[in-house]
Amino acid sequence: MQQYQRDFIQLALDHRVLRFGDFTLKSGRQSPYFFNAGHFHTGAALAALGHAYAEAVIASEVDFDVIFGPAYKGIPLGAVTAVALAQRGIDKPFCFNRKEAKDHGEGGTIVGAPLVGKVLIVDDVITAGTAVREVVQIIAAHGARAAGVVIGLNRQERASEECEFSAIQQVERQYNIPVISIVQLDNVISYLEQESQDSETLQKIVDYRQRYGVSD
Ligand code: OMP
Repeated sequence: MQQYQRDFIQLALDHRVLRFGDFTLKSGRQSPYFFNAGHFHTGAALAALGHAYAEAVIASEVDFDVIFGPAYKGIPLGAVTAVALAQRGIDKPFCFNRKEAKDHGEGGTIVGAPLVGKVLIVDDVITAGTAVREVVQIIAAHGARAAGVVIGLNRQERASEECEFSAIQQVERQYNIPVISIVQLDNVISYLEQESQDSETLQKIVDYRQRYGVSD
């Protein structure tokens, strides 16, 4: 695990972005942990978050022209990633979409840089992949193409009971793009094994990984 990944997990724990307990997911699964990126809500946390996204983008070597933050949660994530990349000498255009098209003023649904060329999507979590598929369609409708997706956490779980792949693996195959994550559940498990005294929580997460997880 890289240092930026350890720092990201600690940051997520400090800000209660990563929490342990009993959570019902969109899929209906009962999960012993939840990742809520909305809890990165201080200036310092957002700055650190941007650095973690930027490190993941750089480590992946993904080639892209523009950063796209899908409404709503992707908007601040895309913005802080763009800032952190610029601080590392990689100054890229940034844009985001509105959920509702504006019929006055400048009009349209895209705000910021033109949505053209190879587009890097910045988002929080992919579970079923519904949201990211919509975003890929928005990009295609503008004549651009998705170059990759970067997210905070890969939960590494099967898309459904019958499916051996995760929604992330399905998105990667369907669109032939990488889905880059700052950390995946296996990193969280290793981190807790080293840093946490709470063996009961760790065991619940390991059991959940075993029950719903994909193999890689
Ligand atoms: P998809 O659009 O199905 O890929 O789901 C992404 C959504 O999962 C997020 O926008 C959240 O509402 C939700 N989610 C989290 O944010 N964090 C988690 O740890 C788990 C979920 C989830 O419900 O699966």
